[in-house]
Amino acid sequence: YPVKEIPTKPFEGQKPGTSGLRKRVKVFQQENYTENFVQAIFDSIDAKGSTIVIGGDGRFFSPEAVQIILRIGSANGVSKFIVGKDGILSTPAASNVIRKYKATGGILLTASHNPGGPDNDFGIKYNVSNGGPAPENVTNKIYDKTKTISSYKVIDATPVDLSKVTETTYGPSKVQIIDSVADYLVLLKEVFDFPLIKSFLHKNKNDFRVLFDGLNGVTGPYARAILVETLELSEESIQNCVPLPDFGGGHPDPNLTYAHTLVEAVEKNNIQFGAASDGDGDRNMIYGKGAFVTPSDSVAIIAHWADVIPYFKNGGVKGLARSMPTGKAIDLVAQKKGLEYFEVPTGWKFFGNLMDAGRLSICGEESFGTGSDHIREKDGLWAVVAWLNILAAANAKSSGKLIGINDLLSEFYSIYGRSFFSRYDYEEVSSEGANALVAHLNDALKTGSLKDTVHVSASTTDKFTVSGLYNFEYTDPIDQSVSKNQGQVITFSDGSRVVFRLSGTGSQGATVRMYVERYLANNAPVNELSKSAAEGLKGLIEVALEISKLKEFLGRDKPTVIT
Ligand code: VG1
Ligand code: CO
Repeated sequence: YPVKEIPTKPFEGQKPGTSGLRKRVKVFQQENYTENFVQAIFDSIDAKGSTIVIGGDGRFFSPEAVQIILRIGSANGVSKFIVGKDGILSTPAASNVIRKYKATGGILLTASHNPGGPDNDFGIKYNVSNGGPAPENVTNKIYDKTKTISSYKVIDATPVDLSKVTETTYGPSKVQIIDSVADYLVLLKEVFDFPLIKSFLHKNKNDFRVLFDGLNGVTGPYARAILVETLELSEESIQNCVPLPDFGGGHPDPNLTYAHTLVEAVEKNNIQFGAASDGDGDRNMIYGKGAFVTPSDSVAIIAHWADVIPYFKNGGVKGLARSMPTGKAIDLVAQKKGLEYFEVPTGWKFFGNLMDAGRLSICGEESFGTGSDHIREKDGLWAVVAWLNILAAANAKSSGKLIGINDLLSEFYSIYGRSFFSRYDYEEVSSEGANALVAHLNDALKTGSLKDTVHVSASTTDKFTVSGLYNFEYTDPIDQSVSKNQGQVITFSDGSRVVFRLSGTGSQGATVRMYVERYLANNAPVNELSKSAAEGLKGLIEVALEISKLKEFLGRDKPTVIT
């Protein structure tokens, strides 16, 4: 098999963001654009003799991208490819496959929750041998290679038929096409108490119904295998569970705005337990009739109840963690249980080192990401089954009335108090505006001009005194690597805080995120503790907008999305 060397020129901006390289499909379709990035990946790893997993959410342009990876990977000496059938492996399933088969790494074709189709987004992400997203030293290396690339290598063999589970070859490389779901199902069965969940759901068939919405992303077949085939729930327990290359024209992001098909069905049919996942299957939302769990609370509640999950009961809980902007409820659980806990920058890649070192078991992000050290990615269906396992266990302990989502929330608040949390996203704003906002806050940081200033909300008359302002910086406790400028934090004397950050996953323009959090202790009046996040945070949000002059800088009166 002759290796051909194809001349090329560097493209600008092939810098992997929070989670890989994400751009419009049209950008990836430019001649040599995808090839350059793929060659840069193989230049940055030990490609000779390697085993590479290929998967993704099956979005538009995935089949073409798989063949490009085979052509270039094979020419760069990959000895074996493990590919999900039809190129499909959810992000958590891919992480598992990399670990289970001891692969060198994996290439995931996904732009997560970003819309797909010819006019929308595509993405390529490299994961390392622990199954997690490549750390910054690797992504920086890839980026450096893209800046100087002058040629890439290919082998022209017959394209591989991805539609059958089989073993074949591409040029000199072995290719194994695997079932996309099987290994993942085996894993979850090891983690959770499926018999307990099954008996609970069947005993309460009529008053505890389940609905999972795949939003036409990759999780459909996984949800079917878990809910319909394993737990033997009816077909009605899943919807939008056929993966489509354009996600049916939707925005496959599990939040109250974009997962409206789930929200509507749950409300209309009085579903006690609803859930949704994103395009690539790593995010989750838990939402029942009249009950919404914020992701920051979700991970904390899972940590609080960890003992009822066999994986943690047997292996123990080593430590807890959250990303910096995520609400601090999980810190309180760690304190109460006497566990070590960590605050890392945004992005799952920062949890991996802690897990590999045996210091972290359960972690999450405010962006609907929850997971554990069973793999090295966040895991949407894991979180869904974790909640079912916890509810089944809580009900097994209770003698009387059926315990639902809201009961677990109020019990949790009565023990730990409540951290109200919300995120405002200003999508695709001008880079000048976003930079001016950052500069304004940096200036206040340098001069200390905001320190001790008092701000009163006009509508709620709540008073907030600024106690500090800093730029979040992280030193990895395991390898001592330093990540700077990970978000600007304003703290207040009552423990509230506001965080400003620029998104690292957008495919166009700049996106500003504002995160607000306010804590109420468990002795606060029950009617205060049970308020909606919007009510609980009203005053703080007004003050945050005023201090930052955000509307002025961004020229936006309202955020694009509130979660
Ligand atoms: C966003 C989220 C972050 C998450 C990342 C990848 O990043 O805020 O918490 O880890 O997406 O998730 P950013 O840089 O845009 O804020 V996924 O499901 O898109 O892989
Ligand atoms: Co995702």
